[in-house]
Amino acid sequence: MTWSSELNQLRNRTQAVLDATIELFADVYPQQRDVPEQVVVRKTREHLLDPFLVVIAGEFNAGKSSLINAVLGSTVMDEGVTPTTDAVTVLRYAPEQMALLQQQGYVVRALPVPLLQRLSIVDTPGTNAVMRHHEVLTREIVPRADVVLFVTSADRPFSETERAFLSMLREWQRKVVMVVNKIDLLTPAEQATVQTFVREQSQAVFGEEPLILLVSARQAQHPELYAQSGMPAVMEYITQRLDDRMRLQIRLTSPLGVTEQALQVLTKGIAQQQQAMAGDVHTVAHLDAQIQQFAADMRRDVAGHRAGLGQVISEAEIRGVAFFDEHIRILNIHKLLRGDAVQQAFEHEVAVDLADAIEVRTQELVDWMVERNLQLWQGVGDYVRRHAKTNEHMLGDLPTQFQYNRQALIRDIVDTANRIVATYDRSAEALHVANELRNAVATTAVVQVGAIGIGALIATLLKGAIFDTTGVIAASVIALGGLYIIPNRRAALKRQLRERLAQMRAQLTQVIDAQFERELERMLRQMRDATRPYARLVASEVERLDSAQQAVATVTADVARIRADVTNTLATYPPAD
Ligand SMILES: Nc1nc2c(ncn2[C@@H]2O[C@H](COP(=O)(O)OP(=O)(O)OP(=O)(O)O)[C@@H](O)[C@H]2O)c(=O)[nH]1
Ligand SMILES: [Mg+2]
Repeated sequence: MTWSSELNQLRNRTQAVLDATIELFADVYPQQRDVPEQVVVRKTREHLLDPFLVVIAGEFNAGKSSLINAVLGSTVMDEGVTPTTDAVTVLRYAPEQMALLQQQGYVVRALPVPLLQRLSIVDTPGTNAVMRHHEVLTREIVPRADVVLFVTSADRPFSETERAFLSMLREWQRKVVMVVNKIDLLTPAEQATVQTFVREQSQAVFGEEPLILLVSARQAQHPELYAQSGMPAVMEYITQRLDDRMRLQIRLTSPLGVTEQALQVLTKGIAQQQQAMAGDVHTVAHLDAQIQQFAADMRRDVAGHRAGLGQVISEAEIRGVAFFDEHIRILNIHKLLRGDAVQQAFEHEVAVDLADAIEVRTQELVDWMVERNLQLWQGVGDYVRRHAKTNEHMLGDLPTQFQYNRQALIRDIVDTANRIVATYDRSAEALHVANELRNAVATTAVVQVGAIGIGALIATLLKGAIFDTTGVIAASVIALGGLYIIPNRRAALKRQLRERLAQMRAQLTQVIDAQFERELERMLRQMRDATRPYARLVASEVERLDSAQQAVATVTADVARIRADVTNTLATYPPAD
């Protein structure tokens, strides 16, 4: 690959990471246009192919304009004791002097000075003097500055506002040279003190010691004082140190520095939003857990109710056996011969009790379900209300559309819970559940039933089976005159009762389990329907932040690769072709 196509490729790749970063701002700050850092990246991209830019910055009256005049060897810029320069002024090369652009706060001038063919120089208003320029400076100039000559005045070096501006330059990874001007005001001993001070201070800001140049821009404009003015070192830096290779290196890496800073801002933004989301993520997880726990508790506790029903049937079995022992006897033969008297006794002593007990137990089961469902809604309503408030203060970092939707959806959950709790009619609910259960029993038994209770229904089924048997027995007794047969028949009757009750217990258990599961599912569905929209919103927000996080990582890795390739490419400088 030729040298120039290699450079082109590096620039294209740089452009691609800048583009990706600009888009990422839209992902991380969906409703926010012109996030300041995004503007910086956009400007960097716009000026990717601009000539090399040396920016002279510093507080008002530091001598920035004087320094530029000294560098260019003529009075190009106005100098003065009051705030003088009021526009960012770009000085470019052209064979003839002309004004290229004259806007409020932003001027481009062309000068026939050979030095400007290699680099453009930018004069700026004092950073402290006028805050309104600050934004123009940071937005327009910082992204384009390849080198910043930061001018500080020897009589008040390194003020607090200077430190803030330098920190900002450092964040954007701008290359900074410290210029201490007006050293003619100091004795050599004082100059040494100031130099040490500036070195220490800038080390604190930059983490490493930048190049520090001591000059007198005033002396430099007098030929006889030029040599002692410190100006030769400034010129040496601008013309020798900033040679073609160095300028190329800075030019290729400074957009990468901008991208890295922007990616850090994005990373921080994502982290802040994730943190702001944490409360919602927790609420959703807790709601889900609450519903799961409810289902698990219900499935566990229904076993007790099932056992209670079993118990009732066991008791009926004991009573039934005792009944047969008592009534199916030789001594009772005359009574047995009147079959319906025994029937009535059985009905009274065994069947009715069983029916009542089953009625009570199923009603308990139904009431329990209904009560627990109400408790779940109360719990969920309270929880969401409480946590919505706690999460509220974190919302600031999140997109407003999300905040808006979130509030609406949470309100929906709370409203639904409130409405259900307020209008919850336990007996109507219980009636509904009991009816469902009764119908389910009736369906298995293949009987048509009117509006009778479940216990009565079961008693009817039970009665039919038992009494048929009793009838048959009575008939047998008569037919065979059967003194020998009675104990036999009694045993058979007991066996049949046991079988019948076991069968009934199995059927009842099956039906109740199935019906319980259906009712539980209905309750869970209602609850999930109420919370799902909020859960979905939170999930999609989490997803947005996760994928932005991944994209930031990808672009960051790209930037690192481009950086490495810039180093590799520059290792072959100067090019053979
Ligand atoms: N003693 C001394 N005075 C200087 C020197 N350089 C500049 N000055 C004076 O300091 C004052 C400010 O100089 P400018 O060059 O206008 O300073 P500036 O940083 O451009 O100021 P603004 O444009 O207002 O931000 C002028 O009166 C200069 O004559 C220097 O090296 N020594
Ligand atoms: Mg000035």
